[in-house]
Amino acid sequence: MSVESRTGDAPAPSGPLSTIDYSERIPNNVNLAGDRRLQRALESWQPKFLDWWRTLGPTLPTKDVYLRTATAVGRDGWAHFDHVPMEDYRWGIFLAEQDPDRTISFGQHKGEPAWQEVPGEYRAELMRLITVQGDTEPASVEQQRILGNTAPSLYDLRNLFQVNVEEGRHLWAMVYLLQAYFGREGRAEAEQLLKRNSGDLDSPRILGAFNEATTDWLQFFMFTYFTDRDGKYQLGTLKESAFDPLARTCEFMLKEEAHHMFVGTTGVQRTVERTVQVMVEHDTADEARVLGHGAIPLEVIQKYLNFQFSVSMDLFGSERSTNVAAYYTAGLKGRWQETRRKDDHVLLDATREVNTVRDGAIVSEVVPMLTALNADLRDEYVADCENGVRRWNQEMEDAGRPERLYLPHEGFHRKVGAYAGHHLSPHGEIITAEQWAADADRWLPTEQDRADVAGLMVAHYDLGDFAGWIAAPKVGINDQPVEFDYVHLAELRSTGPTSAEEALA
Ligand code: BYC
Repeated sequence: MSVESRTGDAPAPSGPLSTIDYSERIPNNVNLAGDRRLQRALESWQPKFLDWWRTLGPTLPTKDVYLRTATAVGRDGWAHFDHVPMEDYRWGIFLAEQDPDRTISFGQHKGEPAWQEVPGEYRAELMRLITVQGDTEPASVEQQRILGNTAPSLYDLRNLFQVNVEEGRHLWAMVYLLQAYFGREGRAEAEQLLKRNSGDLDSPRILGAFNEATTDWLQFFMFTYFTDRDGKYQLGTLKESAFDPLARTCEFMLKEEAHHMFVGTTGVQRTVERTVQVMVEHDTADEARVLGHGAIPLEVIQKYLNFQFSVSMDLFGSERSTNVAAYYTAGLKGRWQETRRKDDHVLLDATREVNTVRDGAIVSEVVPMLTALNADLRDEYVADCENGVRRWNQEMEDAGRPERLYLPHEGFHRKVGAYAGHHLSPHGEIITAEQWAADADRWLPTEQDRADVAGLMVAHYDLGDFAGWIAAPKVGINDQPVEFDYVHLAELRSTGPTSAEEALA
């Protein structure tokens, strides 16, 4: 088993995946050759994707990268590792194996056979869900495009690029669904997925968090911890979908997603580990001194955590949503681990409490469960997020330090849902706009914090070399040593305009 699959963040592979045909221009296990029309449509989208990758993908010029690529997949290993030039990565279409007896497990169609085609009455909603999911994938690549210039090591650089190529493949997964099942409109949406761009004023990405810049590696690690984890939970609900091709593609995407969260969990942990080492070594908790010794102060780590957690909470939509009730009842989007839930899977009579803000106080209201399914999913997510924080705090615990990181209150810094328009401290007190303005700099990264962190982000491209702000990992990728040559940079690097070393010179 590879190191990457030991993270426990994704469900264990649930069965074999049929062999992927790599002799085709577009690798696939969906017999693309048997559908000439679809094959032509995807082949005409492929150069546009590659053009987008070259224009808005990673900026650091590389010769090749030690990447994993999906192969014929079984329970004991589904990946092949090798040095590959990134633009030659075999992006393709991989669906988990079809279960011909699969039935719908929730909503008004419960017990009926899963759909192999899109029912006319749900076409618009399904296309919307697939488009929103698809939009996030290239967005994250755009957000992370300049990070290669300041990688703390070749090991980390490789992980960044692995995440990037897989997000590219997840875009392929959604584009396949759009083109195969939604005709002309689907093809038009597939084009739009390459035209909207992260942070673009005129044509931004659909969801808020995907328009925020990923300014540095600490933010990248927080993103892969908190925002990719939203991806895990959203894909987990789409994996339950009655629309079988969507369910099958999400099941496979989840297997790849585990590595992204591994990058986040261990990236933050290694950052905290180094900070704590510096604090112990110099017997100080003073922010300026920790920074002066080349580590990122815990206060700054907490602020980055506060930011990324809160924008990721927004990705779940409102606590009360008629959209989600309609998705569930129609069978389009289920709950996390739907089939393990011990209820009627229809939920017409079920209720639950959700928080809202009324007359300056947080109050709890009982609402129909169906309209509260975004909150249900978010609760699962928050519980999962707590695990990482516990793991990071172990570093302080082991070193005998009293400091602790924590998740901020669910209402802190929210733009979507019941808390939008209110100001809350990280501890959940409702405060005035004036108090917020006075204190926000203590809770969210300031320009100075970002500049301080950016000052530490100097590229380390020598074998086995690591930046001073982050501890080396205990083990390498796929049982390779930590000091393995994970990335071969392009020869042109030293004259390239985007080299971090040059930028700092
Ligand atoms: N920003 O009824 P509401 C991933 C819109 S991440 C902007 O409360 P609903 C990944 C909403 O669209 C996972 N707008 O929400 C991670 C709706 O607009 P319309 C991505 C927002 O519909 C890292 C209106 O507000 N996948 O894979 O129940 C790297 C009212 O919304 C936001 C999915 O999200 C926002 N944050 O739920 C790479 C799954 N939130 O329709 C990849 C697919 C809400 O009235 N999407 N709005 O015009 C969905 O399931 C749902 O659309 C949402 C929203 C959960 C996003």
